[in-house]
Amino acid sequence: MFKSAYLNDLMDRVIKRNANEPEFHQAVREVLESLEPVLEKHPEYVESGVVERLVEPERIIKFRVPWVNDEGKVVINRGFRIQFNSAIGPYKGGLRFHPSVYEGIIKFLGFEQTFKNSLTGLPIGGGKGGSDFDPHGKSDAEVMRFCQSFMTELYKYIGKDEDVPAGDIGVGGREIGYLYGQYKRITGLYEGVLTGKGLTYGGSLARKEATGFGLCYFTDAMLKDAGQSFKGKRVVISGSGNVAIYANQKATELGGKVIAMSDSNGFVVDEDGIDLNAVKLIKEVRRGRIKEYVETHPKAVYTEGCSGIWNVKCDIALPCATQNEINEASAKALVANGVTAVAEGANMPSTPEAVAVFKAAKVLFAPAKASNAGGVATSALEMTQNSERLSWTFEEVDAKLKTIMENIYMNASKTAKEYGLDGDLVAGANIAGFLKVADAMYAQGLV
Ligand code: NDP
Ligand code: 2IT
Repeated sequence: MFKSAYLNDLMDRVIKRNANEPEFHQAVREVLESLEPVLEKHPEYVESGVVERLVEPERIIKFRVPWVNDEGKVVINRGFRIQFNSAIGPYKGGLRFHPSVYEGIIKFLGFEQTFKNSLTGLPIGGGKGGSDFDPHGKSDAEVMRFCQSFMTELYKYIGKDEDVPAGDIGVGGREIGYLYGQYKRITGLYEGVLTGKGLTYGGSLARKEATGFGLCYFTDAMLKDAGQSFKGKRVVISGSGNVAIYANQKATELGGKVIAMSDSNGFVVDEDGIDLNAVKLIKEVRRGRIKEYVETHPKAVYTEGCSGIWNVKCDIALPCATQNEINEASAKALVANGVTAVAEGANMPSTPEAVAVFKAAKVLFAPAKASNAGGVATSALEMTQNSERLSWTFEEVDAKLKTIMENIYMNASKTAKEYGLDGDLVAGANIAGFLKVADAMYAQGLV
């Protein structure tokens, strides 16, 4: 329940209009809660329909993706691209290939992306896409045929100044390569229409590392502000994909000891510190399972089931797998074990109940929109390099990423203070992200 009748009514309409899409309702409710004090100060955003327009995507594209598997059987998947908001730049956001993908997941991700992209300070609007295709266990040839079919439809709606997709769960360098090849073949254009590209064909150095590194730069800034640091801290990271791997690398460089990682089957604990090269070999090279880690590290322990990772005693938790992976019980277990900071690498990994537990226990809490914005920020830097037809060094991109993450922390923290909500980075990030988009929408009139 909101104090404002307007927000109660708007939330009811969002639920009716987007029936059976609980993740989208969850994401919208959290933002509207943060905006309540802002709208009291700025009635013009209500009167001009800015808030109502923000919760309605500009465009939803939904399409059939037919392809043939290695047995010669026809398979039909469903593809999506939701172009959520273009007030401050071309639509920008990843593609997710995972069997759980449906319209509600892409909508929640596109909605959050709009605020996240605003926080980066760079000119990018919000969008997201994907498919219920599952790349696990598929051959390279199958993944290629799927990607080619997906792009044969998607190319009509994207372009370097229009909509620029990238990776997300299940979409990494291999998939981006196949998608880019097909876009170029159909359109004849060699342009920065995708980010996360390979380094030989327009990709940016440090993009692969950017989300995980950025998460740790943000966390480090938050810890420093509280007189703490990564040094000597026990760190637990869920997932073992792109974000988790490079979060591990940077957390370790900053002096932390990562003792646990997971995948959707289970988690591994290594009290000596997770050997990241072994994880990279299993996940990036062999596309294997995290349980294979114990084959080469007999002192490590593997446990089936992924939520058990939150019972592992740690100082810093970095959820980097998927939405709603930390529920109330997991949050209570973390707090009981003395966690001092939780920073979200995944999108919306903590349920609202979990966030309330962290807040009540005064745990430093970094919300995804702010703390995982380093990936998309570096994608925007890739777009800049593509436009000027130059490539920057790793150090140059990494230094820019670090500055961007520190600025996002300062902006979220300062905005929270301005609204009398000192330390509430959820509210700070939502409000700061909103204000730039709302201002641009207001200035551009009713479109
Ligand atoms: P990857 O596909 O590289 O890795 C995902 C990891 O999370 C894998 O270990 C996977 O395990 C695990 N996982 C995925 N779905 C589930 C699930 N339903 N339950 C349990 N574990 C699961 O994806 P990314 O690392 O790119 O993305 C991870 C998160 O970070 C997502 O929330 C994404 O939206 C977010 N993110 C990604 C960015 C990027 O630049 N890539 C930028 C900002 C946010 P398994 O292999 O078993 O499926
Ligand atoms: O959630 C995200 O910010 C991403 N998956 C990255 C998007 C991008 O365009 O780099």
